[in-house]
Amino acid sequence: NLKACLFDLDGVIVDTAVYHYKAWKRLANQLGFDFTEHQNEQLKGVSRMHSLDLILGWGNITDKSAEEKLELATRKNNWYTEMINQMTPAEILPGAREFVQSCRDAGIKTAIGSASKNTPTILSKLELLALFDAVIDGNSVSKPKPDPEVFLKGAEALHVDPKNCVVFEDAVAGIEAAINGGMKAVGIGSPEVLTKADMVSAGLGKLQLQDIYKLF
Ligand code: B16
Ligand code: MG
Repeated sequence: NLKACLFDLDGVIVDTAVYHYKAWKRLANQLGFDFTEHQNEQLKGVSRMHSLDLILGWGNITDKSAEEKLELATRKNNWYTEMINQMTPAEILPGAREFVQSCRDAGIKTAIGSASKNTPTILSKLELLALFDAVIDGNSVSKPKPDPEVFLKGAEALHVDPKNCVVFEDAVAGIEAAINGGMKAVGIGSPEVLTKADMVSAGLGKLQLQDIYKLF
């Protein structure tokens, strides 16, 4: 039965994809090419360095050394952090705070499982740190989703068996990570995209905790 809810951050609690897009686009433009918002979809849930590799591929740039790549990723991250430092709680996605609070009120543990190394900054700007019993992010995992590491570490931190956990995710790789970890998966987005999820909703604000109990 349901004992813990694990939440992805970007795309579930807050929409930082637009800031990632702006910062990556600025970098691409400096390198002499551009990419579309549609291509940006492929970067959701993907780590910083892997995102850079995908983008360089779109620009047919193949001559960057590891050291140069690190500099490019740092340049992007500096622009990105300038933007997220301006975020306020008004940017929390509709109903997200209320849904997480309803879990806590029901005695269900809550955690964040995100690929982002900027998770602590974002949670602090959104004033959400107190809402989660554990935060597992890009600073504490080595294997990217669809590897279940981020969610398994979350379950471990909460002392809950993975089979009693539900993951809320907007990325296909994140849904797969949940399933690979033996957890239930709730897709946040479109059922056409998140086909492997146990159920799909447009947003946390559209969900009732009762719907989640029914998955068990
Ligand atoms: P950072 P999530 C992911 O967060 C984003 O969706 C993805 O676009 C980003 O590249 C990744 O975090 C790494 O972010 O550069 O801040 O470490 O969806 O797993 O919460
Ligand atoms: Mg996400």
